Amino acid sequence: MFSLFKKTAQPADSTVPHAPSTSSAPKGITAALGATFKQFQQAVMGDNNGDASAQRPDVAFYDALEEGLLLADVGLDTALYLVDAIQKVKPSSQQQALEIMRDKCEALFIPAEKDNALVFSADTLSILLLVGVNGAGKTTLIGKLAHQCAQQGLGVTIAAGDTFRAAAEDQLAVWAQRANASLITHPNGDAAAVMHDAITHAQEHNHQVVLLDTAGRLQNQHNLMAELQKIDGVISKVAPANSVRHNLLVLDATTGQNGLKQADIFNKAVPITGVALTKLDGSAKGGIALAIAHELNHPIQLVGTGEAIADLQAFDATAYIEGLLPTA
Ligand SMILES: Nc1nc2c(ncn2[C@@H]2O[C@H](COP(=O)(O)OP(=O)(O)OP(=O)(O)O)[C@@H](O)[C@H]2O)c(=O)[nH]1
Ligand SMILES: [Mg+2]
Repeated sequence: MFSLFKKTAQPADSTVPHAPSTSSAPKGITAALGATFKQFQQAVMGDNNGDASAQRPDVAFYDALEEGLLLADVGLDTALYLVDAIQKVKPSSQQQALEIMRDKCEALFIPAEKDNALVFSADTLSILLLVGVNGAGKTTLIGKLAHQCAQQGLGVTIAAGDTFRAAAEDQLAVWAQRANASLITHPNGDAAAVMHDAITHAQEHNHQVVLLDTAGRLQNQHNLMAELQKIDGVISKVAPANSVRHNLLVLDATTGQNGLKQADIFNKAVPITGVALTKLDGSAKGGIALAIAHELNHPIQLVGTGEAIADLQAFDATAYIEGLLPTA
């Protein structure tokens, strides 16, 4: 079972304890990455992986490794970094080369894993702003998150900050009802005003979590990027001093390397504190998480592995690597 709460933390009295967060079985990262692994294995090992694994890695092996990493959408920079790092160790067998690669991949995640899991406290207001391009999965993520928080006994307020699409509000209303969360709306109104009212509402009702949805926007839509800055400013003004803020960039794993470029642009509008990687299930390209770990300064905090309410979990680098490069 999964929890969005830090796995290694010892919960203090005031902190919501770990608990199974869902009743239906969520799809794990390992399962979600099955397609990526098959593709990777085929590219690296071909059809004779058993026999080849004892052989000394040669140029053809390293070429295949690079190709496999690129097919998995690890991206050129990170693929070259990994192949180079393995070659430096001079492995004596292909099997050993893959083991070294697993270690190198794990090392990319270590700083992100250490202290960056989302932790919600029962006596502090957590304010999460979700930003990203159209269709990345922001609204769905809010629904899933609201559900998991409610299951942990936390009061949740949702801000329908996508005031451009009437359907966005309807979509959130369904999620909010399922999670028993408050939904703050201003149809056709000002997104920043919705955020303001949602945070005020959460304080008045002693809620612990505010989830702020935003309209999807492309990085070249300057007016919409400026709106994010305004939203960020309003949140800073209204957020209570002891609240904890998270600005999550929601990235669709199926859009691959493009996501890395999005991060830079969004980070200029609002300081991104973490990444939520969605649609890891629908992609044969799950390697993007390695590129994020290698090339971005933002930790991956959440992953979406399906469309169902239970398909959201804290990012677990070990499970991710096991999905991408199984040990057995
Ligand atoms: N397979 C899969 N589908 C997902 C996941 N997360 C979201 N989706 C689907 O992706 C589509 C878009 O999701 P939304 O949550 O509406 O995306 P959004 O970022 O709010 O989109 P805009 O509001 O248009 O910017 C929907 O069909 C979701 O069901 C996931 O983790 N896996
Ligand atoms: Mg949306």
